[in-house]
Amino acid sequence: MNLGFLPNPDPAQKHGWLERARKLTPKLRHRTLRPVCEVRMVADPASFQGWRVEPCAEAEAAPARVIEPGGAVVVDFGQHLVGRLRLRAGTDQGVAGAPLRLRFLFGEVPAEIAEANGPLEAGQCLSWNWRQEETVTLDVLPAELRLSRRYAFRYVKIEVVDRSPYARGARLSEIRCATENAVPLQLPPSPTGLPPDLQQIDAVSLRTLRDCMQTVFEDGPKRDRRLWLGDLRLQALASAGTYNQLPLVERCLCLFAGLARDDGTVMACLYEKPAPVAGADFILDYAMLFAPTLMDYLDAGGDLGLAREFWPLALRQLHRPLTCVDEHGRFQVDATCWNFIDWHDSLDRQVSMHGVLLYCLARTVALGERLGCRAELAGLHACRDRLTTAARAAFLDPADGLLRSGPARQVSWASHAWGALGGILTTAEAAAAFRRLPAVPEALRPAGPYLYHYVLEAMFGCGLDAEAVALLRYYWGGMVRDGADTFWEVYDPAQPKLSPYNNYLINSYCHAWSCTPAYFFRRYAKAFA
Ligand code: RAM
Repeated sequence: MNLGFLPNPDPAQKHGWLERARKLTPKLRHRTLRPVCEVRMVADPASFQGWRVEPCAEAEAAPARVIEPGGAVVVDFGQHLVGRLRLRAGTDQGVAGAPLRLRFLFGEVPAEIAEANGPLEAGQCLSWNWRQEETVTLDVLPAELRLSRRYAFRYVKIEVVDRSPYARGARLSEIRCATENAVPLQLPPSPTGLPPDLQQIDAVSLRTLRDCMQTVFEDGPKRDRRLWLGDLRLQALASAGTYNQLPLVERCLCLFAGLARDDGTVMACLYEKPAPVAGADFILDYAMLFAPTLMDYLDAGGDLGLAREFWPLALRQLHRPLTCVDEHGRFQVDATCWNFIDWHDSLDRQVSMHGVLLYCLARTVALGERLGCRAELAGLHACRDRLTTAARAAFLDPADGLLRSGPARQVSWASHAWGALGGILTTAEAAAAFRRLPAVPEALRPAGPYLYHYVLEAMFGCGLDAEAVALLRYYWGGMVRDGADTFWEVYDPAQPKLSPYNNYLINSYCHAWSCTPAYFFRRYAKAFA
């Protein structure tokens, strides 16, 4: 299927966008906070991942104690923070005699502290170095120690590895975190009239977004500490009406555009340092979401002139997915790249990818109309019609009104979320399907918050407000009930140790793509009042 695409941006234009991005780099804000108490992690099968946090002493009790070799102190800062740690360290004697060695372990959740020597499990596909730990050796005591790395944490364990033979142990005091965020620590207010349990979910969402807002919208301040296009879209939605960080959204869009490949492809993620560079991952559905993200940026009051500059690039993102459409007008999963949708190994992605393509075609048309770039739109309209008709014929089962994906005719929430958003289903059909899905045992449920977001968006879109609110309470409320201080990268109430990386200690527990309750509460305010 071929459409009239426009020339790709030239190097000078891309350089201009990167310059614009550089000028939009926010100045980070800092505050110095002290821990609220000392805690210990207690094994408890009834608690999330098997660990409960128990306060055991006042925050500033540590200096009065001598921590002997092998001993440790665990402090709780009372909320998730991003920043750098400092403290004073000495021995219980005047002289050092030998170096003092301390080991630091940072945790967003209790298990990261409690399972200090957690296993490096086979098959883990990410580096163990994402584990937030550090060993420091101090030669001169007493010392003022400042750790140079930035960490994301609520809990810190400081272990005395060894000390001088002249001393019984170490004394640690004035443990502090110098926070780093693009916005103030104070959370924006919740919408008036929001019930108390939802206010709590709102606060956790806002804290998640706050801690991911650094010099870009990071996916997670613990991991991957970088900008991903799919995450950016959801963060930008949640930022509008809360932190209103439109310049940061603009900076991120400029980075993606400025780092587009020569063939016009926008990559899935990018790194800022040492100089902005695109990551190696290409995710087909993320690239398609460039145009919708641009449209959201305009809806939030963004610069029309900049959006016009991006128009050829936005349009270009449809090129590759359209080559995946077969002669019958059905999307065929592109095995040469990443079709994401959700972290789910057994998800058949054909229908959901087809839905993403339709959704992004529609948003690209809306964007073109908004920008007055009508010349390219006729082809897109025709394409949408053809893909919608083909999808209904191929995927919609008239017997029960459900969409079926791939050779195994799999039923999933993913297919219905994107099938509804992409307009494969009418709103009445989508509503009927969503009412039916919970009672279909074989229907594959979402594995993570990213897909849950689009399920909720689809449910609100077809008028199932009460059901969407109930689902939000169940899913995000479940994380709060399980002790979340910021929302997690993956969550399945039935599998607390679920990890796409085969090791839950490497999961991110402050993850941008799960911050969207803050968006839903404001976007669909009436449903929540
Ligand atoms: C990860 C990150 C990010 C996500 C991609 C697909 O490594 O968690 O949030 O967008 O994968």
